[in-house]
Amino acid sequence: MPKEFDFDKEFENMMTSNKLDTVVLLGHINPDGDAAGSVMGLAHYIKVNYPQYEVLPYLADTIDKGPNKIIKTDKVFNPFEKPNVEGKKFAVIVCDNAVIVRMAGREYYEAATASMVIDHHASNEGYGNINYTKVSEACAENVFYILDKNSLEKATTLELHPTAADYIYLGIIQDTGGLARAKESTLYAVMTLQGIGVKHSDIMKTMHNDMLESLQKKALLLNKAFCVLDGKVAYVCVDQKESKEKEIRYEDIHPIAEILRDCEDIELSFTMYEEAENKWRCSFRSDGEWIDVNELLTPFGGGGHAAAAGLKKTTDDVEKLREAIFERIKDLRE
Ligand SMILES: [Mn+2]
Repeated sequence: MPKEFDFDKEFENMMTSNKLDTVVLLGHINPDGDAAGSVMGLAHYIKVNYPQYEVLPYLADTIDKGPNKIIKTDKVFNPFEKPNVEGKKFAVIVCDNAVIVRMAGREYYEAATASMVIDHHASNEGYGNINYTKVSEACAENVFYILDKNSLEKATTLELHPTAADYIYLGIIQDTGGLARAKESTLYAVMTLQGIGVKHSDIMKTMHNDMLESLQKKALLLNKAFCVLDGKVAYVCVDQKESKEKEIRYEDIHPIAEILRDCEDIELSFTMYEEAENKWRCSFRSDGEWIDVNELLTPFGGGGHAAAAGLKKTTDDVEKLREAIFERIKDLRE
């Protein structure tokens, strides 16, 4: 089957026709495992197969903890150092980034002689000299399918772990929720990557980042959950006094709404956190259908998506705010 997009052909053509010898690889701000896996996978692939070029991957250091476990052990690149391209002409390859404003290292993109974009977001703006966007579960899956399989295998045999294949696998694992959302094409990709040396269990370690202390904090917060409206709505509320006493930060309460929402018996969940006196930061989760939480929060001045939305409110009567939210839930359910 001919490739939809032949990376090697496009890449070689971009470099030679512009007489370039340097390529910078970029992802999105607050990079996740898919952005990191796509950028680093391609960087290693180019490094091995095109030794005539200088390869400079760059990732923002606000990277998620899981993927960073792999990057920390990289023997070739340190992507958190800003590439030095002073006085050089270079190309950029941007991965997993839908819109220019969300790019980390945008100044490189602006200064580049030529650019290539590899993405999987339906919302991709179509920027760049070459733009290959195919909607899929993970950008790294697209990266897998556009590469030459023999060259990818070569890249994995000539390097120590983590290799190009490890990184592509990382991106796929992270963006599919550990293969929970895997399609047939995803499984074919992971099977092939395992065949050329990726150890599934090693990459899966990037999915589990809880420390005992953070689990205990989650337990403490879950113990505070109240169920209302026939047990279908659950919430956790933490005021300033309690957050100081028990050292509960916003990052601690942030995952709680999602955990509650995913409970079989709960349809809608939310958390309320007093981040400064009378300043409440609330986050709401549902399946997007039982209740559209964006619609739910509109009259209160909040919003977001159908299944995930937020509200920031200044009030000295949080109970009253909560009662008003319950009333609105009842109205919308009728
Ligand atoms: Mn992605």
